[in-house]
Amino acid sequence: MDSKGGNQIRLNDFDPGLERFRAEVLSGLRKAQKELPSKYFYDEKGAHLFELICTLDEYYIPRTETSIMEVYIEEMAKILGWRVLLIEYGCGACAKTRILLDHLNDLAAYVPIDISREQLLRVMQQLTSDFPALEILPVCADYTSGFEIPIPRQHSDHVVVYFPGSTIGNFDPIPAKLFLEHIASVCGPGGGLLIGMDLKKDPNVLHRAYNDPQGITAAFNLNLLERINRELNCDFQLESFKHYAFYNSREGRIEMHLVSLKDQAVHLDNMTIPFTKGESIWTESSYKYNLDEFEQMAAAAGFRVEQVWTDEQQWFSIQYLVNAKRTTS
Ligand code: AVI
Repeated sequence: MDSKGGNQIRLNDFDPGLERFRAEVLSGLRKAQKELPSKYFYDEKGAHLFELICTLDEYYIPRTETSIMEVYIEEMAKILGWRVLLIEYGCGACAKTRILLDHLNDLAAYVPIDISREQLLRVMQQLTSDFPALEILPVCADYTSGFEIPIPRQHSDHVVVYFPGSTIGNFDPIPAKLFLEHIASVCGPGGGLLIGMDLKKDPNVLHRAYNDPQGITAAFNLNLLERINRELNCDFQLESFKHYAFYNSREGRIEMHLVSLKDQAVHLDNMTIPFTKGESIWTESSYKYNLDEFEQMAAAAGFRVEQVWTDEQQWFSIQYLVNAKRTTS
């Protein structure tokens, strides 16, 4: 681990690095259905485009989640308890976190984890000046792989993992369950998970959310190819690929793809990757659950659903899950 500082911020750095990025891109593009991991959307430009997506009328998730938090924050703070060590997976711009930080009682420390180093440093600079008394221990990491959680100065009563935004929906169901299992082990006895989870709804609403007329989601999707060109010295022609997103109702997920507009070849290292016209690269899945489905998955991962908060339309839920296995053993 090395530490890169911006002013008073000490970053715990577990950046997966270029070689891992290259290996995952190569392996994804070798598959029959070509795919790329969605976690690589978030370079500096991608993180910025995602912030723009979060301001779109069509993309209902952030405003719905925030409105649920605003209504129920006192209740949430009470249920989360005192002297919490708060660990956030994929903190991004930390918009909703501020609501939590403002309301949690006697917080022991805050550990934000994100893969986007530039954004993490920028956001932490602001946060440390807004919450000067709070120990903030940022970690730059791909939170789906190995990293260590820094040890705070103050003793904490229990750990709460915060995983907002329905990012759990970006995992396929089996990895999602495994990831929840991992979080349960991070929480430990008496710990819990405060998670945002998008609900199944009218497919037209979903379709609009991932096909905004301004083309921001399309730019976000295509930026992945731009990043691969820049960082891995590849030669994708961006104008020859088109954003395509649809709701796959059988699987209960939005699929985002980049469709090749012509027969073409792309070169990466010594590899030539052929594309036929109409062939796609699958870049992201965004699963939507109903409450029962999610409860079952959480139970299989060792969590008991303690509390569910939703909006009036039941479009989104925030849930507090407690580590069931560990509290009974
Ligand atoms: C981060 N994640 C929850 C977003 C989603 O809705 O699946 C990413 C996103 N992709 C397109 N728009 C937003």
